[in-house]
Amino acid sequence: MKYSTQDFERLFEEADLNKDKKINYIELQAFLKSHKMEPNPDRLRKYFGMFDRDQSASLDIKEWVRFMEVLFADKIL
Ligand SMILES: [Ca+2]
Repeated sequence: MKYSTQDFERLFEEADLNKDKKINYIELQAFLKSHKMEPNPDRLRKYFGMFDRDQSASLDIKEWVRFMEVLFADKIL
């Protein structure tokens, strides 16, 4: 299945449980779980840190889209 940036934006809305326009680590974990992905927590932490470029402890929409692109393209998790 091929995803577009628009799809990732839609998934962002879905993942953003508290609607603060950012995805925190807890929301990311819950999102992946609901999509039947249960990555190793150490790896997930590492990637979360890598994509959280401004070290805000959450992913904004741009960071999220990049994360999703890599996640689905390379199956990093
Ligand atoms: Ca959020």
